[in-house]
Amino acid sequence: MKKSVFYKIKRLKNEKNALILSHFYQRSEVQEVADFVGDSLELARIASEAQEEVIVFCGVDFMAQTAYILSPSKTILLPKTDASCPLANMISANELQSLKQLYPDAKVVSYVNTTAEVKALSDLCCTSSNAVKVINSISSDSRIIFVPDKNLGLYIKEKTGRDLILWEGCCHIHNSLTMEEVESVKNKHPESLVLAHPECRKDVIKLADFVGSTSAMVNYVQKSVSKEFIICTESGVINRMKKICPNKQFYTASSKLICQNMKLTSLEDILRSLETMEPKIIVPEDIRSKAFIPISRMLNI
Ligand code: CIZ
Repeated sequence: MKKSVFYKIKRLKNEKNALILSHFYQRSEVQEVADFVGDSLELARIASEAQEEVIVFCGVDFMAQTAYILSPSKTILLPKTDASCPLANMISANELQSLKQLYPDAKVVSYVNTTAEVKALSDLCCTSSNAVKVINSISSDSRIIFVPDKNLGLYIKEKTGRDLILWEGCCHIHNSLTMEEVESVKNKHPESLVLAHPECRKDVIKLADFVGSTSAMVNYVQKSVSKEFIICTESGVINRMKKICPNKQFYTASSKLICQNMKLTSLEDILRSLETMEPKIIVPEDIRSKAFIPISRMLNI
């Protein structure tokens, strides 16, 4: 790690009364310099409860937007504005509007990996940690549109028995993982437990000993008596697992499980962001106030 940049960030962060948040999928040195490392929901909650006025959000754009939607009076910095989420961009507000017209009575649940404009058209949001709970909170006679991740939608459908109207979106990283790849790692490490993210394909999920969000996986490895794990999600989360469980072994299910967008942010970008107080994430107030409703409904479930 570049020590001088690391210490400059720490000094400037204190001078500017800033809090640095990092998603589990960020580079290891970014996780190291952050005050908190977590999933998007945990980080958005921390951002909204923080005393600090400046939040440096090391993640992708929808995460920083969610933090702004919850805390518009704070300065939310996203060090790399081109760090976007291809999954979140798989459905536009116009496309969701057309889908809603086809099913005018359906409730719309949007995954947190969506743009603020899509959230503004939704009744409820969910993350991979609380998706099943959110769907179960909706009365059983309501139809439900779930966007944009089809794999997560199929997983929730199976867990809840609800007939969801799904969108053809996916996270290309999780969707690229095949059953054969997981089986090949399992053959090399037969004692390992397989942990899969619900954005993975159905056949991969079938192989898993545990299915959950990144934070659920981190909790699982911490509590498990097992010593070896095959991780079927973006490999950045393994940094966190190794840090909290240094005596356990973690294997990525595939070398393809690296999200280039999540790896865009460097220590230099964080430093520049603190020096210039740019780039700021701002959501126009007419969208923000509407997007706030499904997010706060989710937080209250
Ligand atoms: O919500 C998040 O942080 C994402 C994108 C994945 C997860 O499982 O935590």
